Amino acid sequence: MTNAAAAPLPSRITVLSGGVGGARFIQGVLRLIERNDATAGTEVTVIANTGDDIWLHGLKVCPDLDTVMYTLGNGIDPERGWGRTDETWHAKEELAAYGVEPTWFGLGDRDLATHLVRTQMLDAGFGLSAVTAALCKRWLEPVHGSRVRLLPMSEDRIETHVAIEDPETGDRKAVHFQEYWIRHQASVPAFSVVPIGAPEAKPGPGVIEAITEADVVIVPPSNPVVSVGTILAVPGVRDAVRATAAPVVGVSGIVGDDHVRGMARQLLGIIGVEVSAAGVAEHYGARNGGDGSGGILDGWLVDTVDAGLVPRIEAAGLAARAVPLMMTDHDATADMAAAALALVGL
Ligand code: FO1
Repeated sequence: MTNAAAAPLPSRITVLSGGVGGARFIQGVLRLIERNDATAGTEVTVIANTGDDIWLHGLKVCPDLDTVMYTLGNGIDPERGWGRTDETWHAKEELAAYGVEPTWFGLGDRDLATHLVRTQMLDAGFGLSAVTAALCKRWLEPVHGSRVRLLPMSEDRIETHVAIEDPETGDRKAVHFQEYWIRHQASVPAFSVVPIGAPEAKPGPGVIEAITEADVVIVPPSNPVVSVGTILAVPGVRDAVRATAAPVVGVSGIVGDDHVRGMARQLLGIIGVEVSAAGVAEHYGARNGGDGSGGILDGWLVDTVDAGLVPRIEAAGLAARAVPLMMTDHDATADMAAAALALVGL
């Protein structure tokens, strides 16, 4: 564990996050703040993907918002990486006994309370941001005070759907991302990924400001297609990231020729991006690449196994460095966060 020199941390850190990988990275950012100067007023704003959201049994389920909230609130099941600790599945079993579909979604009894509260508040007219803030009063304030804010990327309905080949019939059909990931384990042929509703959506309250007023914007090792890509698909967000005065630095979720966890390899394949730390860097692109490619990054961290890719990433117009990227514990992740900040001069 190297305690990075206690340079004062930026005051406003904004992170564009999906679920498991992003949440774990943010835990490292919070550990870095603890190590440097816990009394400092550094604030972390998480802009979370809502394209994974799904309506189930009349309830609004927000997997990435909940994964970040439970993880930072110490309520996450550490093995699964999603859902609650000490979870039970009685409601799921009862629904299955009634033959109610879908039976493939892991609907936990404790998790169900979150969806009930969220749906009741939405039905009462609250927006998803106010709902998320209310849920975070329970989960984030006791642990982090006012240091952490969790913002949905949009309050408008955006659902990521995947065009797949139906394993039974061989026909091509669109399924919700959750069905592609959970029911089919991302192991059926897939042809396109579409964030339904994104073009008509607006950024959620505080989202653009969190990017334009940040001291640094971080792209964590979340899925570049269905997590970060979906956030960037919300009209106005990509432009805000390209225009912010804050440096924008990313951390590769691809190590060697595969994702560390999740399904990034499959999804990058669908959109024709090389499954490598360099491929993803080039996909995100350099902000000031000068070739008008409309990129979003200034710097990109790769794992030590990908050190040989650094010159290629630099040639794409990015600052780049190879450091260990396995988030084995909070301090290892804090070191990654420190390296990301250092890469862009912070
Ligand atoms: N992921 C699974 O692999 N299997 C599940 O049954 C499952 C249920 C689930 C329920 C609530 C929730 O917040 C997340 C859940 N996830 C499950 C993860 C979910 O698929 C996320 O979209 C992924 O983590 C990708 O971000």
